[in-house]
Amino acid sequence: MSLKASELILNADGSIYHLGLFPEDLGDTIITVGDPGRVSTVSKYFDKIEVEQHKREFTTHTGTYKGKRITVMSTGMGTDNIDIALTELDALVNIDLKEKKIKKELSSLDIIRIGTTGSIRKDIPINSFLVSELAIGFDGLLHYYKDDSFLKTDISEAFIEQTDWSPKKATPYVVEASEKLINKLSSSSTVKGFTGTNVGFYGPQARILRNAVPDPGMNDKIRDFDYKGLRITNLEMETSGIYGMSKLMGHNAVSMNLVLANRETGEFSENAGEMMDKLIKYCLDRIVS
Ligand code: R1P
Repeated sequence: MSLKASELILNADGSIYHLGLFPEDLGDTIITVGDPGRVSTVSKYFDKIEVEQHKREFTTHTGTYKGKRITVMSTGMGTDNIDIALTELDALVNIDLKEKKIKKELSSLDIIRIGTTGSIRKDIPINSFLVSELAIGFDGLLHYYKDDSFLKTDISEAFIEQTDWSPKKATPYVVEASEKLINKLSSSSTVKGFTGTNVGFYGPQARILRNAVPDPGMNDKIRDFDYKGLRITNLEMETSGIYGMSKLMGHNAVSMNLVLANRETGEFSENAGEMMDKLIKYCLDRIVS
């Protein structure tokens, strides 16, 4: 049975709706970044750029790095964008867009997020390179999908209990990164992390400018959570969605985070651009190693 035009939406030229891409535009390895401006910071290292596309917050460059075909795509901020980005990336490789049918032979992409984050631990200083081995989603995205077989419910249940998590918020979910990609991207230059993915930047991460939050001690509770020695290390806005959607559709994902802020010490990196450039170069070299 073919997918309806209202469900698998294509543009007039046949490209996928939000990303504006065709299947042949993608490499097997996809780097995602939040900031559209970070795409060229990655692709400036490519031997050559073969594809450049831009639609809404999704800017995409595909090219080769040391001979390997890599795509770098911005997702914008938040897991609502990740739902679109990951579903459409999957459709590009696993759905025949002309026939509008799911392919019999499915393919797996390697998806590596290169993002920025805030540490909630004194011992993970600004400018660290943090590999998220696990993610806890406070965003609720994965609860909109039926398959929950890969969610680590023992950890999320302990989290809800220990933090007295308000039922007004989405139920947290926990997902693992791809072991293959953790091994590929980790080294003595990186620290291991358990990333909390928030639904926003200010209130949802207990940042108070003018608006009070109901539980100003929430980050302390998140920091103090301990499940058999597992501790949450940092907060950002995409990783749980990327891990969850990847597990759901059989892709491999890992999130590489530059620690820009330390919420415990109140510091913010003074050389963020230079450090991001270093993390990008580090990731590209590990990908082709
Ligand atoms: C907030 O400033 C944004 O920065 C972080 C957060 O996850 C959020 O998207 O990641 P990026 O730098 O990849 O956008």
